[in-house]
Amino acid sequence: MLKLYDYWRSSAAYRVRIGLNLKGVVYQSVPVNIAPGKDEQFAPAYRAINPQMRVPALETERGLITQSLSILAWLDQTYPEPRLMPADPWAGAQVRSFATTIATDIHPLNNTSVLTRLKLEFGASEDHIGEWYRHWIKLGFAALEQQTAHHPDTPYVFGDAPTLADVMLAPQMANARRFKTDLSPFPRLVAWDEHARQHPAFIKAAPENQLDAVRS
Ligand SMILES: N[C@@H](CCC(=O)N[C@@H](CS)C(=O)NCC(=O)O)C(=O)O
Repeated sequence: MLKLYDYWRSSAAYRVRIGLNLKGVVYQSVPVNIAPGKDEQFAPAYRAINPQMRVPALETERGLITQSLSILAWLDQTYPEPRLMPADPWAGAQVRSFATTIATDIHPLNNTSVLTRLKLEFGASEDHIGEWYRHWIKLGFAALEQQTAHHPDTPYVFGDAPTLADVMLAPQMANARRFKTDLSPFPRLVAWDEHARQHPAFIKAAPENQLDAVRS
């Protein structure tokens, strides 16, 4: 069985949980508590598994895959239905562009290790960290809202079924709400996220529905 190194509050792991659930793939969740003070990602046992010391990581029959986008691409190729990526190259590029804005231009700047460094090395207060966090979300979401302004009125970002774009959007929206970001400038992103979160695969993957959330 696939083994997912996971953490309930990790939005990158949340993406992979959604992908696995959409594909109907059964997996075992192995929680790695990355909360500041717990820091299980830095323990030798986990470092030996994933030298990058981050979650998610997926243990497969052929070995480990790190990086949520790589895991999701592997899932889409290994379990082709339902597709996360449109077959059409141009449509695929649009979906990948949306997803990459979140994965590479928003999320890494707000990672736990980045926030901890801002606090410990540069003396940033909780207020400053909150401002920093919201800043990168607002910048990225503003671009995505504008880029999708011409989209038809569909339930998901790119049509009638979830794609990689929705898989990336819902976890980033969860982070945005957690840090009390004003989402009023992004009505379409909010509507797509609200719709996606009604889908059983998204419900099952939600942070509050993970076993380690209950234990925290
Ligand atoms: N680019 C990676 C990001 C992974 C990542 O940064 N995960 C966070 C949790 S969302 C983490 O493990 N943080 C631990 C840390 O910063 O020390 C991916 O998409 O998988």
